[in-house]
Amino acid sequence: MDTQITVETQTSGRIYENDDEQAGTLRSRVLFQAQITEMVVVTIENVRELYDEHLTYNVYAGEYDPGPGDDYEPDDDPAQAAPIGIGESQNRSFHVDTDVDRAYFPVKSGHRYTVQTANLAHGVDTVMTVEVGSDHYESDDVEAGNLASLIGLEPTGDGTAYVMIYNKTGWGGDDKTYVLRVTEAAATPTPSPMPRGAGRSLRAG
Ligand SMILES: [Ca+2]
Ligand SMILES: [Ca+2]
Ligand SMILES: [Ca+2]
Repeated sequence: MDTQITVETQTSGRIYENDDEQAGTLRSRVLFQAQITEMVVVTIENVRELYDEHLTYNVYAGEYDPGPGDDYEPDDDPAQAAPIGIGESQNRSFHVDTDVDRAYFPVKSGHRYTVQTANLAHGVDTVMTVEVGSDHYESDDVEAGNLASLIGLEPTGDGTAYVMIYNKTGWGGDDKTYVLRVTEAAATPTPSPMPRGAGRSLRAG
């Protein structure tokens, strides 16, 4: 017996599936959050395609507490945004379907910053926006096939950058993890004139 559970919401048309609850077990578990009041249809199959009256199992349906989420929750409201330091990596998650994550950091005029998501768990596809003053940046995928998000910015004035991230797949759970990182690019070196012949003398030395 190796169960697979499929839950299909009848009005919003969402489908949640699970084969094995975790590696090493054949049990199945689907956790989902209702967005509206509606019926769900639950289908349980034996993926081994064996059928016998002795192949029995138990099924349980109940409510669960999704828990508080990552260390930066609650941060869904703009006023609850958590500070992130330059060079800091924060381990975050989309613990519920509707989770929105927010962060902010101070910026200096003329400096270059990169904000990115990384180490996306299965079922995570980040979409990120950054607001600095009246400037708005948005990133879905770094490139084709890479679902992480990346925004580079060079503010024209000192201020605060406000970051917002959500999961495009709409899946929630403590295992829907990712890393949020802010880095400052090294300052562009000021070109200085080189004495004629310097390259040759270096090689000779
Ligand atoms: Ca979160
Ligand atoms: Ca959040
Ligand atoms: Ca993405």
